[in-house]
Amino acid sequence: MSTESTAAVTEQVEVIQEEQELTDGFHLVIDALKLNGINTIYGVPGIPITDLGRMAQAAGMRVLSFRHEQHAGNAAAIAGYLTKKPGICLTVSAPGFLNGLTALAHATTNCWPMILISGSSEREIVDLQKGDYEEMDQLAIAKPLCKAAYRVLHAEDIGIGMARAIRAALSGRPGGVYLDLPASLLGQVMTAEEGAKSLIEVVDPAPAQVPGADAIDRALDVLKQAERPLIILGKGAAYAQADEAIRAFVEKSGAPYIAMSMAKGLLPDDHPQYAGAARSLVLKESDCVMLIGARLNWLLSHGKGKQWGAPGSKKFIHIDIDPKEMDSNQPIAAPLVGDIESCVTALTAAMGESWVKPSSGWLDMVRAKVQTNMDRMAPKLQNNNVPMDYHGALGALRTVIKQRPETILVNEGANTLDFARSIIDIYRPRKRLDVGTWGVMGIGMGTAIAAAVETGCPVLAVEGDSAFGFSGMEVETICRYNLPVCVVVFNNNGIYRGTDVNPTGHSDPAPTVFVEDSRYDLMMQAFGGVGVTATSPDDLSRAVNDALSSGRPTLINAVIDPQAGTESGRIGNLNPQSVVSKK
Ligand code: OXT
Ligand code: ADP
Ligand code: MG
Repeated sequence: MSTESTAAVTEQVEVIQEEQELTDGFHLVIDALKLNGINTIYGVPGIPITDLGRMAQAAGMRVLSFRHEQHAGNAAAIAGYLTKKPGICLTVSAPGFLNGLTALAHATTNCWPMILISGSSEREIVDLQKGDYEEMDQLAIAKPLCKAAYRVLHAEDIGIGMARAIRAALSGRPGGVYLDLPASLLGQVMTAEEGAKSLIEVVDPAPAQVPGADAIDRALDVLKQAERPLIILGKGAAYAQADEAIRAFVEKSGAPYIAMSMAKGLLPDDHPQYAGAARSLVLKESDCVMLIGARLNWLLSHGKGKQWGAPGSKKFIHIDIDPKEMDSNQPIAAPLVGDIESCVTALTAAMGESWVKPSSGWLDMVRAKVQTNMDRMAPKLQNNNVPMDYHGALGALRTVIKQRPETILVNEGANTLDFARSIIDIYRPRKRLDVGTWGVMGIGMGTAIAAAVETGCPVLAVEGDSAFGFSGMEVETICRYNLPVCVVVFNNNGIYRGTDVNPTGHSDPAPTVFVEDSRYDLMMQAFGGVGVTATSPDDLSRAVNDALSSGRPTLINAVIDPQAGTESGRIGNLNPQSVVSKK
């Protein structure tokens, strides 16, 4: 070939290459998420991921921009719990990443699938500590706080990185995953065709884990021998979305059951077998406890202590997807390792037609205690005191939820949390979202936002004034996206109570006390939402009903008697006591 014709061919090839469609790291990340059915991102923009958010929105994803990454992370965590898909939180490097990390650890602790995706600095600079903009070895920092952590260095590996993150978040015991995307990755280019081929649609990311027939038989043998069986439903059971299978098993067993806070409503709280109002009695008197998606951790006082009756007085049956959970606190007579749907379905089938329900003596004892406690509480819930106490205010909200069972209740605080848990009945699965395993204050607004976004249901967030303060700025986010969220701030001027005084006489207030008579309602008004102050249960009821009917962002400043609460709500016993008497 002549030199002339070689040049012509080379030119032609270049033209073809130029005409070939290209893609880059930005688009591959978005395509990988969409390919796996993930269409929502919670985050805060900034270098180097601002354009990633813009492009994701342009590609039809829902991109919700927050005021602080921790709340975006809490939104992603609860989105994972509600949808059984990993919730995505997108942050900038170092400080944004660290802000998101608390939520990632929270998701992991609660066994919820979430992926924290953070932009980062280049390895060449970070590893030699040359001092980059927001330089940090994020992968190393994330590793101990999540279930898995990955970094992608090449555009052609984005598909694999995302697939590994999704599978790690969802399979087995769900949890949080960190995905590190260095800035230069996002700009890397490859042909669109090769790019598309490099993506992975994850097949069966949370495979069924079917228990062995011997484990099922063992569990039924233990249950059959029990005279006073008790079932405890935890939030793992709510997460499993095996609602009908769980209900069928519980009803066939005939055993009383209690629900951990976020499992309330899995079966309706007015179910005849529900023993929540006889909690102490059933924990103490039962001779066999079956845990379904609940851990014997601090929330159940590790399955021991006087709350649980005489040592060795019970046998435990435990359903959990994680074999390491077995025997973590108490010997488990019948471990059932598998996914909850497979386990309860197999149990119900193996029980056959002739299953004998517990004796009427046990059931009657439990029902009688439930009735006594409910009768004792009922008059307190009717009070219309001004200023309100917890029972009066929550009595009003209890009625609202009863009339509007589709509403999702978000709840945090100390007294506000503990009273609401026992006073407000929940009637449907996954309708109560709260502080989770760690008792984290600050989950409120992120949780409320994701609950509204993911489900389209109205949301009622019942917040202690301290708890609300952790995420209060996100009311702007609620207004910006015009979400059907009604926030009720239980304003008692402080943490636990608003009555502490500084013993020195100095003008600094006591550490637990806030500005008296604050007007939280004005915060919502500042962003165009509705703000109301309620001083009586009747006021409160009216304002909440208006908010839920209108769907407009609303904040109700509910004035609560500052004397009404107790230190740390119902867990004051966990506070260490000083033995040194103060002068
Ligand atoms: O059977 P018995 O007799 O025992 O009675 C039980 C039931 O039978 C009965 N019951 C009923 N009776 C009648 N009718 C009905 N329907 C009924 N239902 C139940 O009621 C009782 C109680 O039942 P319950 O609730 O089921 O059982 P119990 O015994 O309470 O359960 C035990 C637990 C351990 C499972 C339960 O207590 C629980 O889930 N607790 C979780 C507690 C928790 O997580 N608390 C949050 C943390 S507190 C603290 O740490 C706070 N901080 C520090 C902080 C945190 N947390 N995070 C961060 C990031 N920074 C700092 C702070 C700053 S709280 C806090 C702020 C607090 O101030 P706020 O202003 O926000 O709030 P206020 O206190 O309102 O001012
Ligand atoms: P709670 O706080 O309500 O008691 P926990 O968070 O302590 O609940 O426990 C939830 C448990 O559920 C975890 O041990 C987790 O491994 C388990 N789990 C989560 N999803 C499933 C599932 N699909 N099948 C079986 N177990 C599950
Ligand atoms: Mg308070």
